[in-house]
Amino acid sequence: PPRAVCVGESMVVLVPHRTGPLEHAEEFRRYAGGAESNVAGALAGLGVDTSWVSRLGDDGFGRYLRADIADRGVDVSAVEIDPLRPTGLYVKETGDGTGDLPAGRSRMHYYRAASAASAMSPDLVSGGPARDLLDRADLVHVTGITAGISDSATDLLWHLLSRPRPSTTVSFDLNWRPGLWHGRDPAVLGRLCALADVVLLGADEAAEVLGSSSPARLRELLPNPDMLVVKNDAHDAIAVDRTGAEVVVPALDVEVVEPVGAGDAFAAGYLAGTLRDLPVAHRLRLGHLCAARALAVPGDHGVPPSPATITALLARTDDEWA
Ligand code: KDG
Repeated sequence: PPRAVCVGESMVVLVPHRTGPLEHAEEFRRYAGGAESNVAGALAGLGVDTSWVSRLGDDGFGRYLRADIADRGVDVSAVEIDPLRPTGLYVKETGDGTGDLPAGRSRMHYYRAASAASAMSPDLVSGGPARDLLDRADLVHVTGITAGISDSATDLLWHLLSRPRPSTTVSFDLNWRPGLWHGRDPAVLGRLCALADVVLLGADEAAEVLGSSSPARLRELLPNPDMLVVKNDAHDAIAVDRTGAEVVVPALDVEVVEPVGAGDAFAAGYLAGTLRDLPVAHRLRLGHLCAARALAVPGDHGVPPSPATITALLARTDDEWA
């Protein structure tokens, strides 16, 4: 099978049992979050030999995350443990209409400044098992979140995106998280995207960070990547290759339980399809199919689709698809 390495911070997620302002939240359920390990878990579920490379604290939350991610079939052997800094955490608040959040809308509260992963730097991959994994990888996946967490983590992205890679595809999901960028200039995100082979981005976040949501204009701004994949408000996914040719596939119509993690699942489906050299429209379909699974559950990741489901959905005609 193809090999992938996903690099980035994971966190424990605490979700209150009931919606409403956090000051009234007394009980929480714990989940595992983190965009890159979400992608890693979904890739592993799709049969890709996947490693997650990161840093965790030497604490119970770190041990929980490591075990949870490993349980999803991801290799965690190159994860570094920081003896001093803690594992990051975030709390998800969902509005019930009584506070400042509209009913059903969610907001993340991060407790990750000075976390173990915020100390990621090029050292994480400059030797040892992580370096071996990178050298053998068909795909390396990173996201803009890593640039938001610290300067040393941004250096790690520069390193991963600029190291020679004769046979490795590097994918970059923009993953704009405004809450991480107070006082830091997000212009670096455009420069990082420009170095990737595959760039995944939402139209809204592209408008905020890169100044346009139009796939054609984004192509002009980012001429280098082999493929840009833009997800728009109408839930279409649009792949634009270097010639500017666009392939558009609408999302499946699903009942949304909770949207966090759907973008990561989409990325995993698209990238697994890329690794398997599927036609572009089928890569996008696989992305939508994986996203539908994540949309249907309250945590970040749904059960990956079975090979039989995938085969059946890819075989549909365009009319039958959505
Ligand atoms: O894509 C889902 C992630 O946003 C979530 O798990 C938390 O990684 C996260 C982040 O930094 O926002």
